[in-house]
Amino acid sequence: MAGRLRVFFPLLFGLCWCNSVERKIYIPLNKTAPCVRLMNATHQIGCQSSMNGDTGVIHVAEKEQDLKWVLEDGLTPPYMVVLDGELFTREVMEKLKMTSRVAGVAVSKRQPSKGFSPDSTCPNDGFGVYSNTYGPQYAHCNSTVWNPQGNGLSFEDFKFPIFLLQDENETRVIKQCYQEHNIPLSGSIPQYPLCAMQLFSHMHAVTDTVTCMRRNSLQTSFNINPEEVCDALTDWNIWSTLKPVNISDILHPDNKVIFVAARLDSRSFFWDVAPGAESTVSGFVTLLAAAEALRKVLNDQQTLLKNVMFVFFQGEAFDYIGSSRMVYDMENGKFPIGLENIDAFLELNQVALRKNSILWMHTDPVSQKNSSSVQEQVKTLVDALNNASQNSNVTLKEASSTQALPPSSFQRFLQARNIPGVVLTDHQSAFQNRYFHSIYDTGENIISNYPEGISPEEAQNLLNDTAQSLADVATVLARAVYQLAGDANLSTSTIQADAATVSKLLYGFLMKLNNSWFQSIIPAEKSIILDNDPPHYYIAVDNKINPSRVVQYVLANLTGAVFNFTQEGCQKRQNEDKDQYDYYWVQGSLDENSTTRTPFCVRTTTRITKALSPAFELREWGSTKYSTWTESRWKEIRARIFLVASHELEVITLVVGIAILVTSLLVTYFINSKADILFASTCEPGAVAY
Ligand SMILES: *[C@@H]1O[C@H](CO)[C@@H](O)[C@H](O)[C@H]1NC(C)=O
Ligand SMILES: *[C@@H]1O[C@H](CO)[C@@H](O)[C@H](O)[C@H]1NC(C)=O
Ligand SMILES: *[C@@H]1O[C@H](CO)[C@@H](O)[C@H](O)[C@H]1NC(C)=O
Ligand SMILES: *[C@@H]1O[C@H](CO)[C@@H](O)[C@H](O)[C@H]1NC(C)=O
Ligand SMILES: *[C@@H]1O[C@H](CO)[C@@H](O)[C@H](O)[C@H]1NC(C)=O
Ligand SMILES: *[C@@H]1O[C@H](CO)[C@@H](O)[C@H](O)[C@H]1NC(C)=O
Ligand SMILES: *[C@@H]1O[C@H](CO)[C@@H](O)[C@H](O)[C@H]1NC(C)=O
Ligand SMILES: *[C@@H]1O[C@H](CO)[C@@H](O)[C@H](O)[C@H]1NC(C)=O
Ligand SMILES: *[C@@H]1O[C@H](CO)[C@@H](O)[C@H](O)[C@H]1NC(C)=O
Ligand SMILES: *[C@@H]1O[C@H](CO)[C@@H](O)[C@H](O)[C@H]1NC(C)=O
Ligand SMILES: *[C@@H]1O[C@H](CO)[C@@H](O)[C@H](O)[C@H]1NC(C)=O
Ligand SMILES: CC(=O)N[C@H]1CO[C@H](CO)[C@@H](O)[C@@H]1O
Repeated sequence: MAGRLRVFFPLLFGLCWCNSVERKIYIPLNKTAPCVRLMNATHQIGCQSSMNGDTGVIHVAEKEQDLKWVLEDGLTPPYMVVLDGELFTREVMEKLKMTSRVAGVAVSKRQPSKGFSPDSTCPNDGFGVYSNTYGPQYAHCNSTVWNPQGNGLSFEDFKFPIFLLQDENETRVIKQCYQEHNIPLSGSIPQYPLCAMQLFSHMHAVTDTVTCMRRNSLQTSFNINPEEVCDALTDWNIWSTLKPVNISDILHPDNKVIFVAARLDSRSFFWDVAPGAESTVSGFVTLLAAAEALRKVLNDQQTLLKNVMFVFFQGEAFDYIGSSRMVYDMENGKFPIGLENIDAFLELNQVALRKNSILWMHTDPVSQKNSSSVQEQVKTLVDALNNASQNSNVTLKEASSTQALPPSSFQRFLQARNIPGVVLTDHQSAFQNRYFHSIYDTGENIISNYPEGISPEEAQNLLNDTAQSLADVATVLARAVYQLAGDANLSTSTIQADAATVSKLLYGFLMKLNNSWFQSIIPAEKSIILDNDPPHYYIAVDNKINPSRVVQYVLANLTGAVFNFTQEGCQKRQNEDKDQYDYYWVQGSLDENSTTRTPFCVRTTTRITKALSPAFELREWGSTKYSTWTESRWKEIRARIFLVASHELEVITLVVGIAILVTSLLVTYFINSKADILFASTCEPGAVAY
């Protein structure tokens, strides 16, 4: 859907340009993001407009009192409410939902200083490990409320369209139109023409995933040109191992693997706006840095007793799509590594907002209580981490042993098997992140603004407090993993994550994917992923240009090896070694003073595997065990403002129009019926003059 939409917009505007009448009347809004409809097994959430878009007179609400006009006083309903970011709260939205005087809402961006999270207070509730049969006292966040800011707006169903205004200049244009035409002058009522807004976001799917998937399959079986109405949320998990594993085989149970994980996706109330700086980027960037640190000291792969797997899960924001799929594949022998191979599980969650440099270790109280061997193994993990943090700037602390695990991919593995594991976060109980899964979880949430006028090359290499502090965490993690993997040959102090790498990673994944480093490590045909705008981490619908795919190439760069092969040689080795390695022909950096690049061949153990919920594999669309989130399809999403004439004028126009139509019909009828008389001479063949 995403790809199609991006192509669609320029086309639409092209049409508008050609049509001078339309151009005079309508001003299209070019930088908006809609709220779209998503469905799970039982509900629909999100927003939609009516088929032909919803129109209303604009009313700007900057203070709570401004809403009175919309809800009660205004004489020209329905209204399109241009809502200040601070007012985008559950309380206000509930009021707007109750009335029929609201045609839609356009939210103007303004970061609420007290925090804002449209996710629930208990993210992914019901899909983690805690349930009535496993630690019921911890289920539904009974013991700890992880996201106290959460107002749950993302899970509401709205009958009207809601758009985000992403560009301040456009918001200014709207407000100007409003001020010029809609502001009641000193108590008098506003005069027509009034400034109005029209939002189009009609959704094809309704009710829930069960309904829309049934419609999809009816369409595909009876129609040559099937018109599907919804798509399952899906993308790819990314993983890589220090020692290569044979992906055409299943690893023998005696081979132990230490999993080191992070998540790849985020979300917000609005479609494809998911900066996820703290909720996602902080974790996966740190994991990338730890992978690099380990690879640097482990060129000789034979010394490790246990293998190490780095894994990045996709779709975790929507009830753990990626991790539940990997567990499912492991259980069904469709993944080269099995659950019984997992020796330990270390997960990085949100880690950028450490207070007093404390990093919290979370463990599961239930499995430890149930099994003394798990308890011992968890203690080994905690000890190794503690050991690794000595003489570092990271203070490790254990979260309360009677506290449940925070929402994490590890929970899905624990659900399947008693695996010892630790989840690392910057929060002891409630999140430090005040903008969890919101549009405000941007780079500014975790790093100070880059100085004005700095060049991209400089910005990439700017060492920051954040970069240094994430590198510290990566160092501790890498050292602990090294110790756990059972190699005593090397003093762990030689393992050191590189703050300069972290700085470049932060710049790339928060600000601009299209930077010189990322350009140089990606295959030429994939370089369209590299966008100039800050990237977003919404899982989307199998989107080929999802920025999270860049992680695959960065991981390959940081843990792979360069080979002096030609392109054909690279391809040939790929065919020979495909069980153990993948080979990428990447485009290389720009040659000095030139626009050409010198491509090269990279050998890597990096792989991608499908992150589609097992519910769709099993066709169990009503599943309560697996994620069932689908996204509705739509035909067009756009927004525009224009001046509307008064209702009377519209009626007059309509009446006159109808009168003209009727008259012309009558005239046509008359001419038709008398045609033989009126055109008699011309019809006679003999009358043709020579
Ligand atoms: C505790 O362990 C036993 C076997 O060791 C298992 O059958 C039981 O389901 C476990 N209980 C929980 C809550 O995991
Ligand atoms: C919630 O936790 C408290 C103590 O932490 C416990 O007494 C109570 O039974 C729990 N509620 C449920 C529904 O498990
Ligand atoms: C579907 O989402 C709704 C809204 O968040 C929630 O109340 C419901 O429990 C979910 N259903 C399932 C089966 O998870
Ligand atoms: C807004 O307009 C000003 C002046 O026209 C311009 O300098 C600025 O770059 C614009 N901002 C955006 C975000 O387009
Ligand atoms: C959107 O783009 C069109 C065409 O480039 C332009 O005419 C219009 O003014 C823009 N809209 C706004 C609100 O700036
Ligand atoms: C990988 O496993 C397959 C199936 O067991 C085997 O045929 C192949 O030789 C193995 N490849 C390597 C490189 O060991
Ligand atoms: C912690 O480090 C010390 C030396 O620094 C070492 O003797 C000890 O065995 C380590 N502990 C664990 C659990 O590895
Ligand atoms: C800890 O931080 C201080 C100040 O930022 C720095 O001087 C010191 O080298 C750091 N220590 C380690 C082990 O990184
Ligand atoms: C990683 O990228 C750097 C910078 O472009 C390059 O020098 C290096 O050779 C690359 N390494 C691998 C393994 O791709
Ligand atoms: C790469 O291989 C070519 C031909 O085999 C050789 O001429 C060249 O010197 C090699 N480059 C490096 C950096 O080894
Ligand atoms: C690139 O351009 C600079 C300045 O024009 C020049 O000094 C330098 O020698 C050039 N390098 C190459 C490899 O041509
Ligand atoms: C991008 C960024 O946050 N830059 C900051 C890095 O740290 C230096 C000094 O600590 C600041 O001056 C920069 O603004």
